[in-house]
Amino acid sequence: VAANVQQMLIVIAPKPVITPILLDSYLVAAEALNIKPIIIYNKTDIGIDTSFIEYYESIDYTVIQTSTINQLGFNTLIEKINDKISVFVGQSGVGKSTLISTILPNEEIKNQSISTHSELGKHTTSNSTLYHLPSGGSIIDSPGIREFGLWHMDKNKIVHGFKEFRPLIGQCKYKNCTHTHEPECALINTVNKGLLSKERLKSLQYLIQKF
Ligand SMILES: Nc1nc2c(ncn2[C@@H]2O[C@H](COP(=O)(O)OP(=O)(O)OP(=O)(O)O)[C@@H](O)[C@H]2O)c(=O)[nH]1
Ligand SMILES: [Mg+2]
Ligand SMILES: [Zn+2]
Repeated sequence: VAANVQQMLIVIAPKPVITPILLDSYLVAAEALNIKPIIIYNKTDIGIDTSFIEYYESIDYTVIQTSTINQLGFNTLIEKINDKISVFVGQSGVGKSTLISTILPNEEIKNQSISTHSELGKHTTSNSTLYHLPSGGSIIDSPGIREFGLWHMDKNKIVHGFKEFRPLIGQCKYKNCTHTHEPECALINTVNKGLLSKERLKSLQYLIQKF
């Protein structure tokens, strides 16, 4: 699926609740693969946490608010996917397939609303499928996942994927700093000064310890 993909549309929603670590894993993967990430905040009709998205916007990620119920955000979304190859990713149930069927109403796309036997937490899309856009470009629907493996990625590459922390790399006291507990860690110091997000540092620490 990854071949030729230019954009990663990372779908989040108020329900199922956002897992920041999952979002940050996708962002790290996109940075490493040199694919442009775009965050789609779907289901805005059931509420939205603006403080959460404001931080991502402040570090120059594009966030598009959508709702497939009241058709919100589709002009902006279609503008972004036009003439590009984009893959929709994100947790199961955030609305990836529903977004695609709203963009392409003539395609038959399986989503949870038409799958009568689906229960909460069941995955609906089981294979990745590519759809061509009439205006040029294509979009790929992918199965939802709960956890994301940053396979084979070394720790430096993971830190590098947190782009707002990138300028601080090499400024820690210890060369082999793990950015978890060391004194005079440039990343921890910057977060303690309130200049960067504590949550994002938590994701970074979690991911470098895990992989
Ligand atoms: N309230 C609300 N519900 C939505 C919206 N978009 C999708 N849904 C609902 O969310 C549920 C899941 O939608 P899907 O499109 O199947 O989700 P998915 O991300 O493709 O899930 P997987 O294929 O399992 O990964 C369905 O019941 C949709 O009707 C929205 O904008 N607002
Ligand atoms: Mg789906
Ligand atoms: Zn450090």
